Amino acid sequence: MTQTESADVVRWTRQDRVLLVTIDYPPVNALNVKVRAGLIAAMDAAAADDAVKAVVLVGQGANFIAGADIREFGKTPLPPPLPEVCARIEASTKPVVAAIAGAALGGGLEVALSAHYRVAIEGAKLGLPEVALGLLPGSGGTQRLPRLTGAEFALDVILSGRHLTPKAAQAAGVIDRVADGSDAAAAGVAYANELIDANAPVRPTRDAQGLADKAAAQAAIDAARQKVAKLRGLISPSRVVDAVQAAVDQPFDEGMRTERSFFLECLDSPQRAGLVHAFFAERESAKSPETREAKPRAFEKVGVIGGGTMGAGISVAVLDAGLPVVMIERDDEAVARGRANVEKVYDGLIAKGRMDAERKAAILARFSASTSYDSLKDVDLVIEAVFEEMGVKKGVFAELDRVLKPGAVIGTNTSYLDIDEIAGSISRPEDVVGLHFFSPANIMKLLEIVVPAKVSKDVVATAFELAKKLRKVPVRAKVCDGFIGNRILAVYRQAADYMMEDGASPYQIDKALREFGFPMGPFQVSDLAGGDIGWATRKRRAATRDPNARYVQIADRICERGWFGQKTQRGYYLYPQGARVGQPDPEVEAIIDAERERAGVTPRAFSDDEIVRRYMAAMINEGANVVHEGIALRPLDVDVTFVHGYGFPRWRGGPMQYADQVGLDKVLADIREFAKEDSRFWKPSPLLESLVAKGENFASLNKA
Ligand code: 3H9
Repeated sequence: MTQTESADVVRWTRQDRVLLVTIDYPPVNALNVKVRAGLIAAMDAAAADDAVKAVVLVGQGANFIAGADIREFGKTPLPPPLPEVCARIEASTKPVVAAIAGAALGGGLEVALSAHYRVAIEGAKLGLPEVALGLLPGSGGTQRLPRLTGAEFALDVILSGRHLTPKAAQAAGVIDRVADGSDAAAAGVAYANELIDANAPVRPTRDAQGLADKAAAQAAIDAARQKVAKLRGLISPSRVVDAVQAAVDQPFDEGMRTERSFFLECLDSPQRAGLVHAFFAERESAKSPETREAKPRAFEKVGVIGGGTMGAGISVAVLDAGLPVVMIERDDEAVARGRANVEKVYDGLIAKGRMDAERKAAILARFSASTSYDSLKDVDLVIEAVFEEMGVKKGVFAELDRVLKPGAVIGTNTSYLDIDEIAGSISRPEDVVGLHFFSPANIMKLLEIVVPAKVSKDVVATAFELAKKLRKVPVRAKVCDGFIGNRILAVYRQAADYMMEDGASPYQIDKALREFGFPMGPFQVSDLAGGDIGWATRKRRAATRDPNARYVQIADRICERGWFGQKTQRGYYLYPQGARVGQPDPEVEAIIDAERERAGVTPRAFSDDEIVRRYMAAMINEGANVVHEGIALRPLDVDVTFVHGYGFPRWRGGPMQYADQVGLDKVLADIREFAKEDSRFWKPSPLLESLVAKGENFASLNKA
């Protein structure tokens, strides 16, 4: 007999001796206030019903519980707090079983850890990913998990935020068993009945003895502390270590209070705000007006034109997604080079022990390369990645127009060229979309999806579907010189060059920006990418450059000497014997001095703070222009572009989120101040001015 009571989002049903409690809060059963209250009510119901001998907690749909409701962060917390819910579950006098399918993450795993027994079915993902949001587990994760598994394993799981498979979780003692089948509720109820039959006791995790060996726990904590000391800028990892230290040093209830105070400290931090912004921004950027209105075209076979660095990287990305690739190159030699470029990636993985030869062979069985465009007759989607020159691209497009079947999608990986012009050169402009990958294309997450004027909606939707298949982070952009990322880059890179000519050394600028959180400064990036690339672009554009605009020639002087960066062992830095980390070069400093003199500049000192302010003001201002002109849909698209394509520190959320945190009025005041020296370069964006006038911020446009 089944007796049902229902609450809004947590309902319970008695199945004979077992109370089955179902959390039903789509899309992912996050622990919203209603869920928390519902869980307490369910535990009360279990306690009140003498017929109930055990309780099973299960999630409706694909997931157990994805964690705290991230949308509640930063708002006034409503009772009951999650630690109270967990304490209530753990204090139950009737055994509680967590039956896990899908995600049991963050607070979701903490709920499971406060149950007395845990069972998971295949496909479950268990983890404490709070550090990725600038937090630490705030509901006993740092206290209960080490008590179950020991400190070393718990620290690894919490600091990495990685997901455990059911098998790995069972081996470490996080769960008790892995059940067959796909019905977590049935597995939970069966387990509960076994426990009742065996008269199994309640088994609070707080009493588990995983920390009994204090010396081992302390050694793990000390090792973790050394590791987190190297994580520049981030607060929460060191708080994780502090909280696990408390698990060793303090009784359980006191440890819970310590964890809570660290959690609240992190919750209040701008890092948490930045990381949560990034979490939602990358989910929003994956949607576009076209994906809402049109269905993607089906694609099973992909063509890639060009086997250079980009073409090979794109081929690997597509192969890694499980799709077959046909690569086209000019001649047999180029075909062989293209194939070798692809193989090199997999050989690198084999050398690192991350792949075996058999797997490589299986992947390459899906790869073919040819000099004949006719080999593309049956592909559904083509990505062109040939030399960045309009004439060359148009030649390729003419061939594609000739051979491709009707409805095949044609992506161009141009970084700067006018895609409308490329699309307009063939008979089917509606099939052409920009797919701007970042190098190395098999690793970098960003994919700018550039939407030309005549493209049809389902082609854009197909591009977003491709991004999903390739596990890229897509951002929609419109056509302009440089799209979102490179257009903004050109401007802040110029701001860096101006500072260099005005008196800051490239080494100071790089250092100031590393301290801000970039993995590398702009001059290090230039040395890594190769100075010759930018030099070629500058030469190409020399004829059309505004003769009155300030032009810093230092980079040209360096390139004229053949110093292109790491690949030539010197650029802005020296790289003796192929070193990866450069050393400052006195000869470069002498070139800079000479250029300052030539330009009539009296060098002055810059503080690191001023360097960051100018660099960021240039980035934010051009970001605002890009949104104002509709090149990016919203400020969050600029943020996602910079976090995933340009090394912007994720914990700052992105340049536009950072601007909101600084205050748009302050950013605008800086720009107006800088404009006093160079009003041609420092022109406040109309969008920035209007937001400041209205007292609004960029976030207000993300909601629109
Ligand atoms: C925490 O738990 C703190 C505690 O220790 C302490 C508390 C005191 N909240 O990713 P998807 C939304 S911190 C609210 O596209 P998938 C998401 O925005 C939390 N919303 O699906 C999206 O909405 P929309 C620790 C959430 O199947 C929709 O759900 N937990 C949450 O590819 C679908 O998401 C985490 O960090 C949430 N917690 O992946 C886990 N999670 O449709 C974060 C998701 O409007 N979540 N949404 O765009 C994930 O890793 C993935 O979402 C998951 C599903 C693997 C669950």
